[in-house]
Amino acid sequence: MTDINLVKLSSNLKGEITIPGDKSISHRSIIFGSIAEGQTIVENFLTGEDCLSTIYCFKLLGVKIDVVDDKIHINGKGISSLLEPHEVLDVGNSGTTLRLMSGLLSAQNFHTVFTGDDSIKKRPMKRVVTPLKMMGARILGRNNGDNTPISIEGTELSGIRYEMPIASAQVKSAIILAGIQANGNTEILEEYKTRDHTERMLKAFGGNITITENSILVKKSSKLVGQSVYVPGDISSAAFFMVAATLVKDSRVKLLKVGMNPTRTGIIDVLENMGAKISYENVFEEAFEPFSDIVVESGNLIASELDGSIIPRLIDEIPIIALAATQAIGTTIIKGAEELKVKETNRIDTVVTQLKLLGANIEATSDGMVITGPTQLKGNVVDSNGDHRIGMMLVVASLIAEGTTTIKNIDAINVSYPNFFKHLEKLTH
Ligand code: SPQ
Repeated sequence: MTDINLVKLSSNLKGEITIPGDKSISHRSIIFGSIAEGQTIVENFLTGEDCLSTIYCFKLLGVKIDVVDDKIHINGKGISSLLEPHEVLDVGNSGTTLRLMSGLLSAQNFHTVFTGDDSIKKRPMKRVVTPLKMMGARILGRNNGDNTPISIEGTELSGIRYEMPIASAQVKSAIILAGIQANGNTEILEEYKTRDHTERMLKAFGGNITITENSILVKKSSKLVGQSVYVPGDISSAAFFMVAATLVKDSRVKLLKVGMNPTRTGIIDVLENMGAKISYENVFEEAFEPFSDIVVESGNLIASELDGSIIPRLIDEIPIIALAATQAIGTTIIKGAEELKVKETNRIDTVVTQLKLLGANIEATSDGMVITGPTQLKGNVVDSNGDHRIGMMLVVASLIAEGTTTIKNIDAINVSYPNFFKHLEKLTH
């Protein structure tokens, strides 16, 4: 694990960068490409460690996946063509790979075992295992099926009607991927809408899915057809530069081709509400996901309150929103975000601990945090704790903190944004 020393930025952030492909959509492009018939070609695929884990797992299931001229070519042979893997599937740090593939493989005619890194071994699986077992799945795992290593004996499944007890796109997607192989209807009801990339992609690949305001109905989809997929830039990655440009004086950055799916744009709503200067150019709706260029200029922020349906729309951006709140006038309150406790780290604890080390006025609550600003941050030794989003949030903090900030375990950022430092360098020249 590598450490890095960073000093306060003496210049501003200027210029434009193309934001790397969306992590959630990249995973799903490999999943659907692998179970569809015919070739799927994926452009702007995110080559971060998590998405490479998904490719690795599907290769072990017998799918031919190649990189040709920066594009991913998947030779799908249909949903019944996956093969029993001879090895344990190691998902690394990727919760999305683990949860979505568990749903898919519960209905396949073979046995699979999943494992992952130390963080994955702590992440809860019961949320996925419970509805899959209601469908007839046979799953065993550590701690009564709640933790990896987890073992799935594929079997015939039946559809269920499931009211989501938590807001989770991974749970929803696991049920959908089981549901398209199950007998009868599978209906999922969500109180708060979570990211809908699985639904959009299933539809585009020809799956049997009907969506109403808060319910999703899927039926057996024995034939999906390979597609060309353009993956928009990841708004969760763009978020770090949106906040950096807002906080570093005299900045103006253009972030190209950022995904604007409304289930993901909570970060923009909150930053605009706090007073950030954001504008849009070139709005596209390519195939099935919208995207746009985003221009962000520096500006002063005021505090905000976050709760309810906006939380799933920005759940992965809360670490960087917390940093923005340390520079906003007033007290920002984040509630209803207990899901942060079961991410790559307990993100309530890691955000609060690390920002406190930099001098922030921030306290943890049972379901979020309270941050009062503005505070001049001061460099110190901090730690990503192996969490990519905490690592990048701390880099942005170092741009405005007095003196030197040392960040331990910085290589965690390779999980979702391997070019992060290259892009930062491009904007600081
Ligand atoms: O894949 P992983 O490790 O779970 O990644 C994270 C992240 O910060 O990149 C969460 F830690 O994103 C999840 C996100 O929080 C990706 C995701 C998806 O692609 O479906 C959905 C969200 O998780 P959840 O648990 O709310 O369904």
